[in-house]
Amino acid sequence: MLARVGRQRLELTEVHRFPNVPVRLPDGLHWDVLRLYRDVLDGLAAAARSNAGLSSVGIDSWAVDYGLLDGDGRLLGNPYHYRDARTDGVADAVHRKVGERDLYAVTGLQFLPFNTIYQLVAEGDALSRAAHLALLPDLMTYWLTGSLATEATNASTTGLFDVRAGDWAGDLIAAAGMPTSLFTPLRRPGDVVGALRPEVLDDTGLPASAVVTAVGSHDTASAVVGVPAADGRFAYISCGTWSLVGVELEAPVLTEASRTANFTNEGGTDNTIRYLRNVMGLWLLSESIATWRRAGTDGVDDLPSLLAAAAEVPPGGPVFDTDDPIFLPPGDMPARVEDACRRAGARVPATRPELVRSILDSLAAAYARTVREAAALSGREVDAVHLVGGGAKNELLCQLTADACGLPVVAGPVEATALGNVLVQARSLGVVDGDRWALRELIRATQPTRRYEPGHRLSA
Ligand code: LFR
Repeated sequence: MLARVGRQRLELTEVHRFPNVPVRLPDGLHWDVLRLYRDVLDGLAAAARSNAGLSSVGIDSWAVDYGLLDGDGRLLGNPYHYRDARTDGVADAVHRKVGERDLYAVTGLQFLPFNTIYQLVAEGDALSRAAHLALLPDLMTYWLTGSLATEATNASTTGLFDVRAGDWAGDLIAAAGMPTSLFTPLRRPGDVVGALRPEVLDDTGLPASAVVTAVGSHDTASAVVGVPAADGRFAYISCGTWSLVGVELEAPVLTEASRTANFTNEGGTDNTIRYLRNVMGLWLLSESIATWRRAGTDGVDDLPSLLAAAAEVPPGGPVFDTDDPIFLPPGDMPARVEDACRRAGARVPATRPELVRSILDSLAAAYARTVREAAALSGREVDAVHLVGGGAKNELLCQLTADACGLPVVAGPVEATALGNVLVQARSLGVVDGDRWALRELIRATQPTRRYEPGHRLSA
């Protein structure tokens, strides 16, 4: 995404979009990380062609995943996908060494079986060959600049980060049996990382004056910067593959009620806390469509037609628990949804549109539950729900969410993550100034949103 930013200007242009297709190898599910880096270079080259004066690059991606590097900075293997099964059962073994209460007291992190801590334990011997851990955006930053460090918002998702100190949790790292030297120094959103390597300038045509600037490298951290709220009385749903549902706080909530509700305290930009829970998200839908396409059988399998048909399905259909871990791995999603409906004692969806509607109804119910819990556990009052990310294009989902929450939903921007990313760079460069509210004001002034009131049924 190429951005042009000024005090009253914020324009985003998509210059390169590429698929991110995981690869199944005999040892498990991996990311094709060199392919991703190649596409980053191609994207930077496209940006250079459309703006000769490009001044800064900021990188964000999903959280928790990493590459391991040796002492010379060589990548030791292809990074694993967090949906790989190698972490099955690992958490129990870790919790026997460090109890869940103790973990939460330090990290404030929700339990997810793929948190970096469990993935690192699942590495077994491979870990002893590693000198450094590079979270994926930090790996890309390292390859672009030669500078290796860990960006703090993403570090906060590892399960090895002290949320109150804002630093690596040394005691916890030692208790988990890992060398502290694995974890590189932290950098914060807004820190200037440095210039691009000569090979990168060569490959991309970017000017030597361009720098890489650290941003909220956890995509959700950038997305929350990109929420166009005017004050703190909002909840957000950052809605893509996952739906991250919660509120923005100034301090973590580490109570026992918060732990048992599995709420997370992830680090935001400007020392905020992203108090949220992972809801399974549009993965349920995309993986259902992928399953139908793999099967190759007749039937509608394009998203616009499915959503139009799902909008015609009468309300009150089957609802299931979207947070069930059976939905985590790739595979036959429609079969799992049917099964989940059965187990919930609900009718099994009979058609594809009914199944799509059941997914959206169930997601909307999960959003409403999570917004209510986030507000109750944090004491934060919520007047409106901001739904940002790709899901903001899904009118049916937005309306169902407003209905389920009983609150207005402000949908958009779709590219909240990219906007949050570039605004933090722009502020670091002195192009814009002010706190996160000033950045959000610029988003409100320049980016369209759509408001959904509860109880207004969509017209067909
Ligand atoms: C969203 C996200 C979530 C994280 C999940 C896995 O893209 O970053 O915040 O829990 O992906 O990394």
